[in-house]
Amino acid sequence: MNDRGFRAVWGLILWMGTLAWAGWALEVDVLEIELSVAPGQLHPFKFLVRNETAVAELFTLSVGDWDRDETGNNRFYPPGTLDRSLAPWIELSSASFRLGPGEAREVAGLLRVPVAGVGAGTYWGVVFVQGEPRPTLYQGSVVMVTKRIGIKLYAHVGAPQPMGVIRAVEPRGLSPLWVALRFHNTGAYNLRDVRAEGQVFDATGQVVAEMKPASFPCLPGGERVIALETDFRPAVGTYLVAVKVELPGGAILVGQIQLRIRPLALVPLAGGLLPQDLDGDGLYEDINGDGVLDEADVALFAVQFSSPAVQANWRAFDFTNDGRVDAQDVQALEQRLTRSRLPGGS
Ligand SMILES: [Ca+2]
Ligand SMILES: [Ca+2]
Repeated sequence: MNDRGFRAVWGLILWMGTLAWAGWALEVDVLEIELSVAPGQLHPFKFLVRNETAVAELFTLSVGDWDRDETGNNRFYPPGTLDRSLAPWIELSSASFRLGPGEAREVAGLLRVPVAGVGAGTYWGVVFVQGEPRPTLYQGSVVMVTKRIGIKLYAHVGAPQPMGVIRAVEPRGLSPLWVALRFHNTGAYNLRDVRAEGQVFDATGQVVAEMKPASFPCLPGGERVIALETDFRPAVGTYLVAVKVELPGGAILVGQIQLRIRPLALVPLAGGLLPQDLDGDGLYEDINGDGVLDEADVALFAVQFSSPAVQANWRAFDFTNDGRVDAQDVQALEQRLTRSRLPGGS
């Protein structure tokens, strides 16, 4: 069994409401359910499961906890792991059921909110619908694949009071400029839709770049790192990066940092010639300065990337645009060389 393939397919199908491949589909009619609840009350919810495959299949229901890492990827835990888990409150009408081809079934659930110990805020969990493991051809190997969909459940106690702080605004890559915004939901309520935007001003006060990432959700206590991207390649000088975050309900947070781009102080890394930027993009791919990008540049960079001469001028050699020079930049330079040799490459 190809374990890598298994995980890849598992990751692919998770959270998808509909699988597009013929004969494959497990469908649900909702992926998120939100309820306003009160301590000591029962709150019904329901969703529809449909078997769009050509064969009967046994589907099993289970509950769990989940949150997101700072980049927004879902993480799953056993029920009751997280402080604000509502998984222990969930009662489902059945634990498993069989659906023939094309058949659908409504699953009824009940949220039994405890009387005590439930303060204001959002509680959350997930209900999984899982099929049977089936042998499936994936990238040339037969792997066992289990269809699974998660329906996220949120229960809000009391009126939402969105809260949050900007933990940091950090410049990362400079070719082109992107900035990492670190946001923390300091409140007890889920923030479904946090909007961030940013502007870069030059020393004269002119706006030279604007940043408008997609809005993002953030669970209570959660932290998110959002990339604010531009197509701006800053020249030597001083800039102001200003970031505005709008919480649901309209509260505004602001953060700003000064960005100083100092002149490069390049020195020859071999043979008395300065590294060169052959295409004017701010990155000095001609490491040995002989006027071409070839294997000799990659080889020299592989032994020089951690040297003080390179590190002091990191922005000239940050081919991955992540704000530092390391072994990954050697790989990126090698890929740049490969691309330059493709038809139409540059
Ligand atoms: Ca270049
Ligand atoms: Ca890098």
